[in-house]
Amino acid sequence: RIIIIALLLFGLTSEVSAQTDYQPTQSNLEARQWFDEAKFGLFIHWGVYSILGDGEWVMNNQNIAIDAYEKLPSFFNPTEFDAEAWVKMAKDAGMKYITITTRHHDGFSMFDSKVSEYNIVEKTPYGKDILKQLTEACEKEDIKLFLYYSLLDWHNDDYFPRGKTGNGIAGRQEGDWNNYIKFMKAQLTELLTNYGEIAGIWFDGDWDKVNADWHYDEIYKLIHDLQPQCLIGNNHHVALKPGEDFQMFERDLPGENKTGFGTAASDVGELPREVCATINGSWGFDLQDKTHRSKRELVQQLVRASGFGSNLLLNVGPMPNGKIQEEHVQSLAAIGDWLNIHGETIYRSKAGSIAPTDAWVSTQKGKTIHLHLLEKRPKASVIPEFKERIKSVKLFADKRAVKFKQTKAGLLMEIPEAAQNEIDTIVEITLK
Ligand code: FHN
Repeated sequence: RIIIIALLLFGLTSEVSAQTDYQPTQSNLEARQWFDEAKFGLFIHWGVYSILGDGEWVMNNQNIAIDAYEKLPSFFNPTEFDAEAWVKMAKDAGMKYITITTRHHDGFSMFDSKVSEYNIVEKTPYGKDILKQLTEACEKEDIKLFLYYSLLDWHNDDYFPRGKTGNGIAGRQEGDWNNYIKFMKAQLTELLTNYGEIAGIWFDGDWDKVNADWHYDEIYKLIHDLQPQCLIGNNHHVALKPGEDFQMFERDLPGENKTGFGTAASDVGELPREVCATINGSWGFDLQDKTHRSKRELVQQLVRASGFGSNLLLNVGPMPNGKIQEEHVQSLAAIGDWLNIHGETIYRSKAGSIAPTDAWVSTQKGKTIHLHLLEKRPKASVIPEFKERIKSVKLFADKRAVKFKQTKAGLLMEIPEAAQNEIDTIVEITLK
C-alpha cells in the first residue's frame, strides 16, 4: 500500500510541474516542422558580463558579491552594436534563426522590463533596448528569434537557496519562491507581448535546483496561451517534459552524452532536436579564449548534427562594444560558403538510414541519401549492412558516377582519393 501511495503522490507531484494536457495548435505543429527543417541557428550570449571578458559565469567564478556586480551595468555602453549587421552575418552563414540571452544567470535583463529595474534601459549608459532592435532586424531579414531565459538567478531576492552554484556569492537561504515564479511569469509576459512574434523560449538553469517546483504547468501554458506557435525548449538535461516542443542537447549529439550532463539515448524523444555548441571554448565573451574552432570542425559539427536529425545552434559571445570578434565573423562566413554549395544535403533533411559512425553520417530526403564521409578513406569504401536497393551512386560535388557493388558485406564503393575532400566527401545514393 505504501508503494501505491508513493506512486500516486509521485504521479500527482510530477503532474503539477508540467503542462500535461498540452495539445499543440496547428501553428505550433507548423513551427515545429519549420524548426526541424531549419537546421542551423546562431546562439548569442551577451550581457554585462562581457565587460569583464571572462565568460558569462564570471560572477560565480570570481566570487563577485551582488552589490559589486551591480556596478557593472554602469560600464556597459555597446555603441557599436548594430542589430542588422548581426542578423545579416547570421543569414550569410546560412543560419535561419537566432537565440539570444534575454536574462542569464546573473539576473540582468537585456530588455526593457517594467518588473525589474535591473535592466539594460534603466541601468546602463547605453539606455536602449537591444532586444527591440534585434526583433526589428530579424523581421526585416526573415530570421526567426528565440529567447534564452534563465530560470536560475544569482541576483533576485527570492531565488533561494542557491543550489549547486553561486557558492561564493553571499547567497540568501530564504525568499518567497511564489514571488519568484510570479516575477518570471511577468517577464515572460513582457517578452511575449512587446516584441512581436517570438519563435521560441529557451529555458536554462533547471539543473541548479532539480527538485524545485518550477510551476512549468503554469509557465508553459502561459507561453502557449500568449503565442501558441512559440516553441518551448528547456535545457534541463533530462527527458522531455509535457508542454515542451523541442529537445536540446548541450555540446552533445542526441543520446551521446559525452559531456556527462547530457541526455541518455533512452531519453531522446520524437520532437525536433537541437544541439548547442560554442564557436571557441566559451559562451560569453572571453578575452583569453583562443580556442577558435576550425572551419572543418564547425562544418563537420553541423553535418553530424544533421545526421542525428538535429539542428545546430552555434554560439558567439559578442564583445562589450557590441561587435563580434573578427575570428568568429570569418568562421561564420566560411560555413556560409560551404552551405551555399552543400546546403541541399542539410536543410530540410532527416537523419539518413545509414547509421552514423565516427567516420560518417547520412542525411536523407525521400529516396536520396547523402552519405557524408568525414574522414579521407582508402579508395575502396565499405558501408556495412546496407541492404536497400540502389538506383545510382554519384559524387555530390560533380555528379560523377561512383563504381559500386552490393555484397553480403554491405555497399562497396570506389571513391578515388583525389575526389575526396578534407571536410566532407558527399556521396549521393539514389534508392530504387
Ligand atoms: O550555465 C549555462 C551556460 O552559461 C550556458 O548558458 C549554457 C548554454 O547551453 N547553458 C548552461 C549550462 O548548462
